[in-house]
Amino acid sequence: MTEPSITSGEQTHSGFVAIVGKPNVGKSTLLNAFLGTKVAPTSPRPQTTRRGVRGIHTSGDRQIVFVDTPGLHKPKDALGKYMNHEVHSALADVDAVVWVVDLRHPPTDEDQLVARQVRELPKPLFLVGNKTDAAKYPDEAMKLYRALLEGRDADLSDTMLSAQNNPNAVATLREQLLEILPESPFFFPVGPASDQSREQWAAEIIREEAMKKLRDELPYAVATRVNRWTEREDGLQRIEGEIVVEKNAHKGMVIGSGGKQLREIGQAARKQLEVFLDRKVYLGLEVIVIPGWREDVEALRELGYE
Ligand SMILES: Nc1nc2c(ncn2[C@@H]2O[C@H](COP(=O)(O)OP(=O)(O)OP(=O)(O)O)[C@@H](O)[C@H]2O)c(=O)[nH]1
Ligand SMILES: [Mg+2]
Repeated sequence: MTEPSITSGEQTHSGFVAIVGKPNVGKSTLLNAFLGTKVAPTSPRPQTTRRGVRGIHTSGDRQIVFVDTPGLHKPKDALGKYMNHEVHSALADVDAVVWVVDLRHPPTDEDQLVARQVRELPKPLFLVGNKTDAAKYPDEAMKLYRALLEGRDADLSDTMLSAQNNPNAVATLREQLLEILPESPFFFPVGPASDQSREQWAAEIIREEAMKKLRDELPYAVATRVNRWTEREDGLQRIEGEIVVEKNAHKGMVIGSGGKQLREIGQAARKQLEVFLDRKVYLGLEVIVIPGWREDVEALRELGYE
């Protein structure tokens, strides 16, 4: 037997793997760890992810397309409904499912909701107990999560890890996922870690920093977009973005007194963009109002939630 090689007309293996779970368990952190780069926004607040972000990992003749999904929750508005829809369509379309749980706590109703969605799926299922670094009773918690899958034995494996600081365990899991991919041509070119446009990616970084800094309901009432991105001859990236809020009253709250808060959001986002682009960045941010955008299907579409 010779080693398989993509240059000799060998069959390639490729498929989609959804990363699902309730909000805030570390799905996007795990996606970024799988890819070794930042593709998806992460934050200490639940419901950070809104769109199904795809991350691409190619190893030899195998390619995994990870689909990061919003945390499954009880939706309160049109945006929430859109987010849950993203989860359901990911579950329907993928070849395997990674269910992430937070081992710092026992399962909640929301975990049960997810368990019901994944238990019966006729696809390989990987239960990932995350945040072992911060969990007091990881083994006991894991047992409780496993119990939610009672009755399911086929195509089930589980592992405990820290998406944040356990790169070896993350790599082992990624190897397992590469093994179960069906024969298929690659879905994406080898190289880029994501299928998002650079504008979408930058808008998500801006939203991440806004979500981290804003308080109360505000993090959920903002959307972001990048309208212009130009490159100067000396390499400087000039990025112009908007923070969209629902009400006039929110505008001032985002900007802060003397513009301090907006400046802080902009600085933090610019720093992240510079690290990942390895270029100097000028980031211009403006705050605009689109009344009630979270309930407005047309506005949602305009903001990229479609
Ligand atoms: N201690 C610890 N914290 C983690 C770990 N993984 C993720 N986190 C933290 O958990 C919080 C949520 O992480 P995310 O990756 O945004 O979670 P998510 O499941 O994508 O959340 P949503 O998109 O809101 O559903 C962040 O503050 C992360 O830094 C981990 O392994 N250990
Ligand atoms: Mg997320």
